[in-house]
Amino acid sequence: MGGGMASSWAALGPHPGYFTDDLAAADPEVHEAMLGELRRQQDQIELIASENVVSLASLGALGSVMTNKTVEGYPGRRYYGGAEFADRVESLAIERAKRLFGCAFANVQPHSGSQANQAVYLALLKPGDTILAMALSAGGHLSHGAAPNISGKWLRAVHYGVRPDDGLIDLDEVERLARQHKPRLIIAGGSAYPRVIDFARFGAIAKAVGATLLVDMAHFAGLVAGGVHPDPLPHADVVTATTYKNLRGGRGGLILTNDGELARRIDQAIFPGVQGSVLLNAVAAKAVCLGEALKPQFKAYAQAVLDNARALAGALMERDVDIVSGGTDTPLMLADLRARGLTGDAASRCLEAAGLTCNKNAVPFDDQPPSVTSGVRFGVAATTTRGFGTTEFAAIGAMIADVLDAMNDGPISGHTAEVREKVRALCRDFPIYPDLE
Ligand code: DSN
Repeated sequence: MGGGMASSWAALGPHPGYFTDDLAAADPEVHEAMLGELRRQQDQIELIASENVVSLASLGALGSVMTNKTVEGYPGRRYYGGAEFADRVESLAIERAKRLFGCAFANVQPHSGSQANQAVYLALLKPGDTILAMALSAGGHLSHGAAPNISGKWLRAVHYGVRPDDGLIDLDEVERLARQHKPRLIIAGGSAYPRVIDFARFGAIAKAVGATLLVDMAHFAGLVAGGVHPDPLPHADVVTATTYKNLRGGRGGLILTNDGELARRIDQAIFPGVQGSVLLNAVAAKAVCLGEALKPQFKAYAQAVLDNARALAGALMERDVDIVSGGTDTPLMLADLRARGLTGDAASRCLEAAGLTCNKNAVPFDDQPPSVTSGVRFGVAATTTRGFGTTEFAAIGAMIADVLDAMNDGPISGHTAEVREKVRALCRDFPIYPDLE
């Protein structure tokens, strides 16, 4: 363009409101849905184990100008210019992850726990290689070789389960399967296993058969960070985690290791292997939540999560709700509803109607399909964040049992409506995001 003539686009002037209107003004339809979600979160007791309530600081990072920036590669080794602050924020996240978990290397780019696991597979395995992991039906995870997942399609997955009598991992079975199938990778960890895993024994089994050990600590990373759960890093070659469960951050994954050569391969597997450009706003939020987890208060939070999980499991068992393995060592627990003749699908719907949000979940040896299930999974991390303690969780256990007891009266009985009012009252006592209204 020359001669001082503005292009027709420039002559139009700034897009009205583009840099000044907030969401409410710019897009009332999306804003209304978001407001509805805010009110739902304020008004329901959140018991989904893979959720939490992030700090306003994390929300600020997630909704920041970092979302505008494209970078590929790693700090100091980018394929795009203008990366000074991207490098700074990713380096902060890496340094904080290493400090928090006491490890030598951290990759903070995985968009999710599944992609963290995929990167470990790409770094270590070839298509058709054998892995040994906990079955999804026993409390494992889709990305650990389940048939419909890419991990189950591209790898030969052998699965171990839990014992029928106590719901615990049978380590002798793990060892037998490892010796029989000689997997290249063994995975410990899952999404519905509530107990401490014997990482030392897993490490010994992996060593004995020449396998690499991956611990997926997505569901207890916050407890490890807070020092109230055994640390898998001394026993595992590589550890994956998510940031959005009990680590109390925005969505995303982490990969941790003390092995330099493995770290190099994992970095390459994340980029350019399974991901492209970095979600820098998510990485900034990871830096924020890892910074929060390094503060002394986080230890108190982790202890409260564990205490609350045990209080909830205890209250449920007192009311004759079967809890798989008879309790929990983690933020989650699994209720087996078979003795009550209820399905997980029906129970989770009734509980949601009462303001108690949870998810249907298969229990070990379940004969219902995954869309129905015989169980519900409860997690305490989100509601602990809003300040609930053991007294409130004992009350929540009683409310859950009241709803389950009342289910024979119909899907939304009068009793369920009574529970809904109690839930509202409790939520009012422990407000979240008062300034976001
Ligand atoms: N892995 C899923 C869960 O446990 O709910 C999502 O994080």
